[in-house]
Amino acid sequence: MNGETRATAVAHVNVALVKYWGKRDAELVIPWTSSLSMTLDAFYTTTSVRFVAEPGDDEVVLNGAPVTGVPRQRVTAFLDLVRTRTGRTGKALVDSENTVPTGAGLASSSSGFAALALAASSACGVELDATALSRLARRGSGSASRSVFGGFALWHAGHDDESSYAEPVESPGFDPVMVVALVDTAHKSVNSRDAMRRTVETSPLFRPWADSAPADLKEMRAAVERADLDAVGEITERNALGMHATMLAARPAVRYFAPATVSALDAVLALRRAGISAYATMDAGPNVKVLCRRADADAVAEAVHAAAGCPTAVAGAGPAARLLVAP
Ligand code: 2P0
Repeated sequence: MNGETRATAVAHVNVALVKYWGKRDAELVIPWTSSLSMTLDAFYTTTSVRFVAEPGDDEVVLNGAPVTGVPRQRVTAFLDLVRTRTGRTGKALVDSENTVPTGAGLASSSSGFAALALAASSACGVELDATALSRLARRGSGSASRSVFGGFALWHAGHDDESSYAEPVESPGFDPVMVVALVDTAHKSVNSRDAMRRTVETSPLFRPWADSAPADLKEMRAAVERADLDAVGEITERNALGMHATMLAARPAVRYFAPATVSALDAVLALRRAGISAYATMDAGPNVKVLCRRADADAVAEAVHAAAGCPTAVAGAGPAARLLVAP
């Protein structure tokens, strides 16, 4: 297929409750451990991909500005993979909008590569099933494998390209929210890809954490399926803090905690002591996401805002990736 074709897709950000941290195979993005996430309704990426007949360098625009350097290389490498697999030729024009608070440092690679995988494969005339789409999105960014699905998703680590993909975890009636404390909107000090590699290569705590992940995952899956917020929250918090412990023990240390991060974590403890089910998680940055009941969202947001002095946003479980404009 060599004429002009285009497609537009939307995919939502996900936040892991049991984290992915560390790759066994960097080329194929095969992780050390399986992970389980919640897709969020409030934060998403909309991406249009247009292939044109002429050869040339791909053009990538994010939020109206050209993307350059390593981020652009990651997109073009991904498009090369799609072209190789589908036989499509010609350059691509990619236009992407992140609907997240500007510069919030939220997991935009998860939604970004899930939307790109769906838009690019569709623009090449290929209709992938959800498993194949998850496997393709994984090649762009590991966490993107989970953003193919709405609600809760389990990414099976697998051992090769075929066996490493996410699938939905059903949890009828489970309706928690995440209160996101936007602690810092600046660029992170170490990007997650480099931080992950350094942790695997140098942290003496990495293997013990990875060894504990299967038990966390098994308990988490059961807790999500029975809609047990307190069990989900307890596993979420211990798994995330354990992941950050592996980073703190890396050489040199990778530390994403800012003073306001610790204040937000203190507020979460105080909420629990006051009888409100609130549990914290953090990713590769200083922002704190607090899992709680929908009915407690305002109280949790207020407490976290008062303690950390930063803006907050509330998100519930979001939908699966979908096409907005098909070729
Ligand atoms: C996660 N994070 O499970 C973990 C927890 C951050 C902390 O996935 O290198 O952008 O593109 O596969 O998916 C962030 O890493 O990494 C991430 P790559 P990605 O959500």
